[in-house]
Amino acid sequence: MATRVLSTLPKVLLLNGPNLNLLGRREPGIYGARSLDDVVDGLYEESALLGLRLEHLQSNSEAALIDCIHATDASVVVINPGGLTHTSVALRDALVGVALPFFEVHLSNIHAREPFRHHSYLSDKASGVLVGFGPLGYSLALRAAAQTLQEQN
Ligand code: CA2
Repeated sequence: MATRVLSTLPKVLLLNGPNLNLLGRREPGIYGARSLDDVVDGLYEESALLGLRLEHLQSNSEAALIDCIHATDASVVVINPGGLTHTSVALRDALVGVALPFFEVHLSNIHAREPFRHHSYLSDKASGVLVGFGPLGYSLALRAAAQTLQEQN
């Protein structure tokens, strides 16, 4: 019975792009000391409290991220595209192509970093963009996703 209740909850797809598997292991001054597993474990708990079902993929492959977007039955996407933010027309096209609302998250404040990080191929299509909050940005995006779903119903 619990499975049945869970499976009727709206799904949020959380995507993390290239190199985010290194979180907590390198560059803690920029990206913080927590591992990606630790951050995502917390997000699963927060999702349950918000009445959401979370599905997560981290991939270093642009193709795998795009295939996952094409295949998803989620209602909202939360994505930290990593370095693909600044390069990938294909990732933008995939998100626009499935016509799902999405929230873009960056752990660091990309606008306070190198000029090549200031432009995102996704931001103008996003429902919201969270930069510089560290892992809190994912939590805020989940709350925004929950609100988006409430407004839809
Ligand atoms: O601030 C963010 O979340 C970024 O999306 C992270 C990307 C970077 O290319 C974007 O400009 C901003 C980099 C992800 C790599 O993450 C690492 C984590 C720890 C150690 C090394 C890389």
